[in-house]
Amino acid sequence: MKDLEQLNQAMQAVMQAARAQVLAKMGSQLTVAEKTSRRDLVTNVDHSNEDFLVHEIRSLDPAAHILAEEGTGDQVASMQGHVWIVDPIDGTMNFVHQRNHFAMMVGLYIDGEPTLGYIYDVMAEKLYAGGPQVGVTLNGKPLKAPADLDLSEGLFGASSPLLINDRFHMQQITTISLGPRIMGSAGIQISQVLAGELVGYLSYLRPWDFAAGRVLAESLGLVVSQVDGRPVDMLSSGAVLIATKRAQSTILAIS
Ligand code: 2AM
Ligand code: CA
Repeated sequence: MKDLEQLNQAMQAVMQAARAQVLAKMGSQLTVAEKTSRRDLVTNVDHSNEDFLVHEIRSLDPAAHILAEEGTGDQVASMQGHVWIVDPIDGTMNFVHQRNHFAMMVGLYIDGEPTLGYIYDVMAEKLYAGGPQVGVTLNGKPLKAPADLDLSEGLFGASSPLLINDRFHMQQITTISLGPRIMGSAGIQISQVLAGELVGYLSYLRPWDFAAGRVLAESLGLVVSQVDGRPVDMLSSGAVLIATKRAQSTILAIS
């Protein structure tokens, strides 16, 4: 495998190539299918973009074990070695109905350690990239760590099911904050936490929804945990909180 700096540069080029292909395909009719429900969609572009990303990752890192949402990758049962976690289109509902507000995400963990992460807000053309060893950039420029604001000092990223059903004290959390914001894409909302536009984001997430975001968030001094404060497990789903340290501590005192 190339060294991490080279790999980071190469992966940013892969993400840019993936974006160009997705934009080109958006000009044609999409093929849309329901997965588990009418709110859980997959398109031909999710599949083709996942095929592309998995192929490119394998050529950059022959030792890769790849966990990819639509199943193109490997059966990954352990975080040992080089584990890449891929979400080709995050926010597929937005992709289909808004043609906006969706992301592509890739995370690399080496022996369980968060190593590289990529979140590409495709329509805003914002690529968040990097990791603890190479630093975090936005479109190639160093990204400053967000201010450590408390929950009451900022907007809070919610997910609709958690807010509507008041799971994990979401109504109390967002009432303490300056207000809830819901985008329908974990990648976009996590990138807003990275940018300091939200003091936190809490949602029920699967590994590919937060693998990239965890790498980037922790590199910027943000904290990522389960909603009860326990460490996250990259191979299972659960309620995941990505927040400033102060917002996390306020939320853990509520839950
Ligand atoms: P996706 O578009 O990649 O499936 C929508 O609220 C956000 O949650 C999106 O980031 C979406 O990712 C993700 N999502 C959708 N269904 C989910 C589920 N059943 N469990 C966890 N995350 C989900
Ligand atoms: Ca997806």
